[in-house]
Amino acid sequence: MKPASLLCFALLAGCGKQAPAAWNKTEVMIPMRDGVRLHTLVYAPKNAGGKLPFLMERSPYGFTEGRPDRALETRYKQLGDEGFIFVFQDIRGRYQSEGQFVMQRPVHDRSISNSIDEGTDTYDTIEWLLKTVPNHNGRVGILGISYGGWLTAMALIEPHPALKAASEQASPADMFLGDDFHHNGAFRLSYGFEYVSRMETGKVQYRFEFDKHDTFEWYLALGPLSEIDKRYFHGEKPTWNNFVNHPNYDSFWQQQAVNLILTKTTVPNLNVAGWWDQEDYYGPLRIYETLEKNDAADHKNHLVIGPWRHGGWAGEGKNLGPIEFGGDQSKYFREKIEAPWFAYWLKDKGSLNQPEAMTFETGRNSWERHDAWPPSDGIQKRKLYLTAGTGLSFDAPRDNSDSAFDSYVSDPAHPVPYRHRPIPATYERASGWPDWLVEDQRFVHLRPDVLSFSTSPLKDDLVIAGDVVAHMFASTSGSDSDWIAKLIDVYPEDDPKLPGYQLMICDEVFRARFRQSFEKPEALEPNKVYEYAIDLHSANHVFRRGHRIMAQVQSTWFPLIDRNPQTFIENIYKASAADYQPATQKIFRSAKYPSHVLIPVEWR
Ligand code: PG9
Repeated sequence: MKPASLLCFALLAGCGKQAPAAWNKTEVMIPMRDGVRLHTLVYAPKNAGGKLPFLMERSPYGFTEGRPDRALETRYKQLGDEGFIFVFQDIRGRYQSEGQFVMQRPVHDRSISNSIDEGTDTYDTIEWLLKTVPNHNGRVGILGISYGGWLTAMALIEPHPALKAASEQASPADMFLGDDFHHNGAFRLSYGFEYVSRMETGKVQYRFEFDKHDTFEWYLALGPLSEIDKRYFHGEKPTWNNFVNHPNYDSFWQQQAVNLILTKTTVPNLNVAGWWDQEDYYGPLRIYETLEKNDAADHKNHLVIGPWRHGGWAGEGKNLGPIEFGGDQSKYFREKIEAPWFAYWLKDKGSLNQPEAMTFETGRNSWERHDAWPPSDGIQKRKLYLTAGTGLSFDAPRDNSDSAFDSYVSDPAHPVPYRHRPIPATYERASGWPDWLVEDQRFVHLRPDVLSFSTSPLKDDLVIAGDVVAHMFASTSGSDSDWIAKLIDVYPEDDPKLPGYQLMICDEVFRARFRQSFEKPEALEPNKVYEYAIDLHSANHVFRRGHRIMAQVQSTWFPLIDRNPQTFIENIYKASAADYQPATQKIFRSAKYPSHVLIPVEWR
C-alpha cells in the first residue's frame, strides 16, 4: 500500500500536461498552515538515476501557459542538466493560488498562532514536499529573481532545516531608499504607477492602456501626482495608498527593508546583481553587505555582479543594446557559477570554487575574483573635481571667487526625459525599458538644464572597482530640489563601432528634503549652499585609453522620477499644480565648495 502522503500526492496530481519529454510534471494545491492552498508544479526528471534535491522558485507572475516548461529548456537548462526536482509555486493570491496577495507581505507576528508570511508559506511547502514527493535526498534549494529574489530572502529569515542553499537574485532591499519604488526618497513614478496597476488589478498581470505612445507626454499632461488617484485608482490600490500615506521613511518602509530584517546568513546564499539593473541594483548589494557583517567565520554569503539588465542572466548575455561583452556572460553564469553552487550545497558535488565576490569588469570584458566587495587592497580613492569650462580633473580647484559655479534653470513644466523619446509603456513589447541604462546619453548632452563636465582623453586605461560617490555643493532658489548625478564613459570619436558614445556607468537621484533625515524631511533655505554625498553605488569598469570620463548633473529625470515641486510641501503625493515652480540651480566648483566625484581607482 502507498503511504498516505504519496497517495495524496497522486490524488492531487494532474500529471504530464505539456511537460518537456524529460520531465514528469505534477500539478498540486499545497495546503498552508492557515488552510490556504498554493498552486504548485513539480517537475521530476524521468531518468533521475538516484535521489535528488528540490530546487524551488516562488513567484507572483504565474506559472501558466507552459512558462516553466520553457524555462526548463532555457533559463534552467544548466541546472536541469545537473539534475534537480524543480518546484514552481504561485504565491498567495496570484494566478491559481488561493488567498490574498499583499505586495511584499510583512513578516508575520510570531505571537499569533498560524500567522503567515512568505517565509512560512515556503516553510510549509518544503514540509509538504519532503513528506509527499518521492525520490528526494532531503535537501532543498531556493532561488528567484526580483520579486522571486525577495521571496528567497524572506525564506531565509526562519528557514526550514532542509533548506540548504539559496540564491537571492536582484531582490529589492529597501523600497524607499534604493529599489523599485523610490531612490533616496524620490518616487519612481512610471515604474510605481505601472507596476501597481499591473499587480493590483486582478490576480493575473494587467497592462494599463496608455492613450499615448510616448508616456513622457502622458505623465506630463497628467499634472500633479494626486491626479493618479483621482482619475485612475480611486483609493482602490493598496500599494498606491501606501505611497500616498507614507511619503517619508517611516516604520511602514523600515519593517519591509530586507537589510533590517535579515541580518544573518542562515543558509548559504549567492547574491546576484546586474550592473545595469533598471529595477533592483541597490537590493542585492545591500543584502550582501548586511549579511557579510556576520559571515566572517562561515563564508556562506557570496556576491556576483555581471553585465546585465534586471534579471539578464536568465536570458542571453552577449550584449546590452550596442554594448558587447565578448561572449554570452549569462550562459557563463548559469553554467559555471549558479549550477555548481547548487550542486555543491545540495548534492555534495565538487568543491566550492566561489570567491567572496566575482564581478564582470566592463570595458575590458573579464570576470574578476575578489576577497572582498568593495575591494580595498590596491584601491586608491581619488577625487575628480568639476572645474571651470566644463572640465573634470584630479587637480583640486583653486578659484575661490563667488562666481565659481555653473547654473541652470530646472523647470518642472519642461523636465529632462530619462531616456530618449518616445518612451513607450514599461510593459509594452519593445518598450526599451530593460536596456535604457545603456542608452547613449548624448540625447541630453548640452541641454540647458543638464550640466556636463569631462576629462581630457585618458592617456592610459583607468580601472575603477568599488563605490562611486558624487560629492556636490549645490544651491537652489527653491525650497526643495532633486539632484541627479551620473558618471559616464565617453568613447573617442574614432571608435570604430560607437564613435562619441556616452555610456552611463553609475547614476542616482537624491531628493534634497531628505538631506538630514529620511524620516523627517526639511525645507531648504533658498540659495544656501548645501553639501550632498550621493552614493552612485559600485562599479567595476575600465575607462579605456583615449576615452573621457564625464560627470553630469540635472534636476529632473522624467517620468522615471516624479517631478519635485521645488517648493517644499509636506506630502508631494498631495501637491497641487501651483506647487510646481521653476528654480535656479547652482553647482559650485570652488576651493571652498569643491564638488567632485570620488572614484575607487585600481592600481595594477
Ligand atoms: N522589480 C520587480 C519587483 C520586485 C519586488 C517588488 C516589486 C517589484 C520585479 O521584477 O519583480
